[in-house]
Amino acid sequence: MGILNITPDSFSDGGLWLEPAQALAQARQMQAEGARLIDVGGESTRPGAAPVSEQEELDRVVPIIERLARELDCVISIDTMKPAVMRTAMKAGASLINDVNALRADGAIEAAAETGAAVCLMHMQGEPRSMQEAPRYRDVLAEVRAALLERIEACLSAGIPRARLLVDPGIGFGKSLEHNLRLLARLDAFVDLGCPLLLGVSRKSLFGKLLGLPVAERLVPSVVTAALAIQQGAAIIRAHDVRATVQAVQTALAIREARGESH
Ligand code: 9MG
Repeated sequence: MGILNITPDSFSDGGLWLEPAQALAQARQMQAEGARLIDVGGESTRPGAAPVSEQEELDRVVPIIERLARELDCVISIDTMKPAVMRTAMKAGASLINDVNALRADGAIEAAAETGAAVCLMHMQGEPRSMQEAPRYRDVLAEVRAALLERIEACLSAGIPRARLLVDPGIGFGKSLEHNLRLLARLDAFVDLGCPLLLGVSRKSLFGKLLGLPVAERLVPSVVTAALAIQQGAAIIRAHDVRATVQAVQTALAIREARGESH
């Protein structure tokens, strides 16, 4: 899953793809490098980010989604927490809702159910503006797993079938470095939930904390972590650096698949 943020303030690619022609060229490039999904976002969810209005978000993402749907052959995902953006994005050509808020906003679960979209339910403690101030868990693995299970059950009750759901533990969303490492060490616990596991670690600040690296130098830890996630059963990796991530994913997948062989 290639990342396409149409935002002035995202932590890594903020401001790069504001012009539709630039966004389209970047999406084409990611597709050529092996992305099968493009995740279009119009509101930054980085720690401390300020919310944007519904209209502003629609103005940013809808023209891009329409062009991607016309001109590219890949699944279009809308990264949003807002029901109206979900509905409009689906009409424009998206087919996956990537909600870092796991459809907890008023009306979001109904919007997702009505559109027939696939949904990625991501775990977040708190909200983007303040989530990194003091993340607290007694047992991060058990609590994130239980929260995702609760959201899966809410979706099933609202008429969204399990076959349309993906889950994501939400690395960096209301989690300390230790919380993130514990989740990354036990991704098998999320694979057990019975929905494909999506993971986003690309260039994230946990690598800054762990290795002292600036955003521009986090490629190696990002792809290593992607490979380790695939080895534990992850199905989709959300990434900025598509070429390197695809190589890491394909290698890890080949090794994972060789596990069951007898020769
Ligand atoms: C929008 N966004 C930013 N980080 C993310 C992550 O880790 N997972 C998902 N699903 N979305 C994310």
